[in-house]
Amino acid sequence: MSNNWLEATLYGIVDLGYAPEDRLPEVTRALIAGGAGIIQLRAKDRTKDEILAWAKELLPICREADVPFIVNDFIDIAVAVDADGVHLGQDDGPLSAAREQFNEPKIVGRSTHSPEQAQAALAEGADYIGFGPLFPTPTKKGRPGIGLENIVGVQETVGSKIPVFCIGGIRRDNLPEVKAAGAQRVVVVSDLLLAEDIATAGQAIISHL
Ligand code: 3NM
Repeated sequence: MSNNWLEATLYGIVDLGYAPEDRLPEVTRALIAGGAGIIQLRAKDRTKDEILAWAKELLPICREADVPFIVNDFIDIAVAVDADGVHLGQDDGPLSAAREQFNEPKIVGRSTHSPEQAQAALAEGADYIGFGPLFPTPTKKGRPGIGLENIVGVQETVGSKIPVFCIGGIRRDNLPEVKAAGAQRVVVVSDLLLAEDIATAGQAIISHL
C-alpha cells in the first residue's frame, strides 16, 4: 500500500446503517470513483462473522484501487483479513495495543470529540483522527455537535502532523460553511450513501474542499 492516502480529502465509510448489504462492493467502488482516498467498513450491531465476510469481500476492491481499507472497531477482524488498518473510538483501548496485534505497520485511526482528545490521539501515535461530530447526526446518535469553532486550532496543531478528518452531519449543502471554518478533509456518511449517484456526489464534495 502506498502513502497516497495521506493526501485524501474525502474519507468514505461503507456504513451498514445506510448501504444495503447486498450492494457493498458496488457502494465501495462508487465511493472510490467519487474520490474517497481511504475507506472504512462500519457495521454497528452486526455479528463479527458478518463483518468478517464483508471485510473479505471489500478488501480486494480497495487494494486494486490502492485505497486503504480500514475496519471500524474490530482489531481482530482487521488482523484476520490483513486489512490496511483499524479505526478506534475513545473507549477502544490504547492505540499501541492495536498496533502490536498487526505484524507489520498499519494505519491506526482514532475518533476524537474535542481539541484535547485530538492532541492526545496525536501524542498516542494515531496515523489520522476523526474530529467531530461537528453537527448532531442520526449516524452517531446521542452525541452533541461540537460545532465549528475548534476546527482551525486542531487543523493547525494536529493537522500539520497527521490528517484530520472532520466528521458528523457534514453534507453537500453545509460543506461551504464547514470549509470556511477551516476543514480541509471530511468524512461524509449519510449524505453520500443516500445520494442518487454516490460517485458524482463524492466528486462534488471534493471539488468544494
Ligand atoms: N463518527 P454522517 S460522527 C461515524 O464524531 C461517526 O466520531 C463520528 O455520519 C464522530 O456523515 C459519525 O451521516 C457519523 O453524519 C458520521
